[in-house]
Amino acid sequence: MYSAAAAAASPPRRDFISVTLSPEEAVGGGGYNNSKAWRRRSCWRKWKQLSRLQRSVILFLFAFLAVCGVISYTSMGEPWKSLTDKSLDDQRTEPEIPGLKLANPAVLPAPQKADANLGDDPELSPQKPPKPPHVRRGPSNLQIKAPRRDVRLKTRHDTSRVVEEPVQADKEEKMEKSVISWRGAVIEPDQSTEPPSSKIKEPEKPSSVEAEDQKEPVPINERQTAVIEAFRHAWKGYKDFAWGHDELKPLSKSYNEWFGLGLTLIDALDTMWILGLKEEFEEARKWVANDLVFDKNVDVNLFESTIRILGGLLSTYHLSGDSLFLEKAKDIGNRLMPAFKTPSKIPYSDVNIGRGTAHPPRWTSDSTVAEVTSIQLEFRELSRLTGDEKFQKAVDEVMKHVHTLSGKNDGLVPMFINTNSGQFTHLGVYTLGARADSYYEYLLKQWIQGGKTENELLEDYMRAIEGVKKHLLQRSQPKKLTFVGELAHGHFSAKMDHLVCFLPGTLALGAHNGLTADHMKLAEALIETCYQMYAQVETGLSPEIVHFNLHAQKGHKDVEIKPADRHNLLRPETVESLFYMYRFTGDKKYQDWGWEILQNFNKYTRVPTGGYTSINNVQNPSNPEPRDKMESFFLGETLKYMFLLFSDDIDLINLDKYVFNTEAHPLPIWVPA
Ligand code: DMJ
Repeated sequence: MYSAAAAAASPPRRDFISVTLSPEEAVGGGGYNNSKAWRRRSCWRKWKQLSRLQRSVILFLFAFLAVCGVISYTSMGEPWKSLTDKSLDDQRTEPEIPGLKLANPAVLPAPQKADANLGDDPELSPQKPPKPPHVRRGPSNLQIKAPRRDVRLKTRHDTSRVVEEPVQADKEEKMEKSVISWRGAVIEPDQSTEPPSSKIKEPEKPSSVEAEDQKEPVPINERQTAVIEAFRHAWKGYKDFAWGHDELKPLSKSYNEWFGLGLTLIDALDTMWILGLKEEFEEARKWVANDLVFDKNVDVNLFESTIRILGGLLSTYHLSGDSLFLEKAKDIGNRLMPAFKTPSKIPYSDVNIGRGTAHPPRWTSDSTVAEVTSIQLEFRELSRLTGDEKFQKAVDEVMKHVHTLSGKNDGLVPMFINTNSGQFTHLGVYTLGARADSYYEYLLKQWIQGGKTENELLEDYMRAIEGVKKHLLQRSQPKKLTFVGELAHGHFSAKMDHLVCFLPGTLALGAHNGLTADHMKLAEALIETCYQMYAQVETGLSPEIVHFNLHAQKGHKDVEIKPADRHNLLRPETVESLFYMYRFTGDKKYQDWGWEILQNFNKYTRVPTGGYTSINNVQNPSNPEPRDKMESFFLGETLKYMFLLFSDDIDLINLDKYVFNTEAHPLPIWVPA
C-alpha cells in the first residue's frame, strides 16, 4: 500500500536513465567516472563541434532510418503472424484420419472449416442458426446442472479394461479446456456448458421446476389439432382393449404382452403432457402410481426397457415435476443394473428384473452394438438426478471401451459385440440401419447432453460420419437421391432401412450445435430421400426397407421394394427428422411432407374402433393387410414428433435445453450450476 508519510521521509530515488539522455547531467554528473561515461562525454563534445547543417543532416538520416525500420518490421511481421496462425489451424484440425475422401465426391463437397462455410451460406451457419418463422416466446431460463464432476472423472479413469496413457489423459484435459476441433468442426466450448464444478451436490430437481420465466402459451394450430385427434383415437383403442398391457391389438380388440409393464402407457406419458391431454395423463398417472410394479419375474430387453420405460419415466418427471416418476425410474434403473455384470462389462441383452439376473440371448453370448451404446443418455441422467454414480459409471465404461476397439471401418462399427471378450464379432458388415443405428445417434447426443465437453464422443461421431460419406453414400437413378447403403465384406448394397431416416435429423442437430455446415447439406439431401421413400409408394407410406436403383431403367423409380420388406410398423424416423429440419430451417415444405404422411397413416392404418395398426403391404392401397398391432413408439414417438413438427413454438421442447433419447423422450441438457 502507498503511504504519503513514508514517501516524504525516504530520500528521493535517483533516476540514472536521464544521465544518458540529458547532456547537462552527463557533463556535470561528477563521481560517475568510468570509461563508458567518458566515451559518452567525448561523443557529446564531438556532436557539439559539428555545424548546425551537419547536425540537421545526421538527425534527418536517423529519422529516415527509424521510419524505414518501423515499416520493414511491420511488413516482416505479417508472414510470421500468419505462419503462427496457420500452425495453430493445423493443430486444430488434428487428429488427421487417413482416407477421408468421399466415396462419391460429386454428392457432397469435401469437409471444410465450419467458419469458412459460414461466410458462404449464412443460412447454414452452425453457430447462428437461421431464424425460423416461429412464434418465439422468448428464452426460458432453465438451469440444468451437470452431474457431479467426480462422477464423470472417476468413470473416465476407473475402468479396468481401458488403461489410459497419462499423456493421452493430459491431452484430453487440455482439449477440454480449449478449442474442440475435428476436421472442419471448430467449436469453442459453450460458456453455458462448461464442465460442472467438483462440488458434491444434492440430487437434481426436475427441469420443469427450475424453469423460470413462463411464457404465454402459443395456440394450437389445425394440424396440431389433427395430431391430438389421432392420439385420442389411438389412446381410445389402448384404453378400451389393452389398458395396462404392453401393446394394443386393435383388430382383435385385445393386447400383446412383451414385458408386462404397460409399455404403451409409459411410452405415451410425456406425449400426453406435451399435447396437453391432462385428463388422459392423470388417468395414466394413477395407473403408474397404483399398478406399475417392477418386482416381477420377467425377462426384459435392457435396451428396449431403458429407452422406453426408464427414458419415458425420466422425461415425464422432468416435464411434470412429479416425483412419482423419478421413484419409478430409480426402481427400474436399479433392477436393470445386473445386466452389466459380465466379464467384459458389455451388458447382456436381457435382465430378469424380479430375480436380479441377466443373460444373453439363448443362441449367442453377443449383444447388439446399437443396444449397448444407446442406453447412456438415460443412465447418465439417472445418476445426475439421484447423485448415485453407479449408473453413469456402468454406461460410460461401455462407451470408453467401444471407443478403443479395433474392427471399425473409418468410424463405422460392426453390429455385434461379445459380452465375454468385449470384442466386436461378425466383422465386415456396416450399416446405419438395424443393430447399429442409434450408436451413431447417441455419440452426438451424449456429447450434447454432457455440455459438449466429452471429446471422444465427438471424435467418434465425426469420424463415423466421414465413414458414412466414404463407404455408404450413393445416388440413385433417375432422381439422383442421396441414400445410405450398406457394406458387407467390401461389397456395397443399395439397401436402406427406414430406420436410417433418423440420420438427417441427427446431422441437422449436430450442425445446429456447431458442427460443420456440410452435415446440414447432407441432412437436406437425405431427408428428401426419406420423404421419397413415402412419396414413391402406392399408399404414400414407406416400407421397412427399400433398395435404390443405381442405374436408370425405363419405367423404374428410384425406390424398389422386395416382397418381404413391404410392411410399415408406424415408425417415427422420417417424421423425427422432418421435425429437426423444420426447427432448424423454418422451411414449411417439411411440415407439408409430415402432413401428407399423417394423412396416409389415417387413410391406411387407422382402425375405426380405436387404435392404429401396422400394415403388411404399403404397395396395395386397396388392401394394405393390417397386422393387428400398434407399436408403443407410435404414441411415444411418431405422434409426438408430428405434433412438434407442426408447432411454431420453438420453446415447446427447446432443442438448446433438451435432447431427445432414441425413443423421443426429452432429457435435459446439462449446464453448470
Ligand atoms: C424405437 O424403439 C426407437 O426409435 C429405436 O431407436 C428404433 N426403433 C424404434 C422405432 O422405430
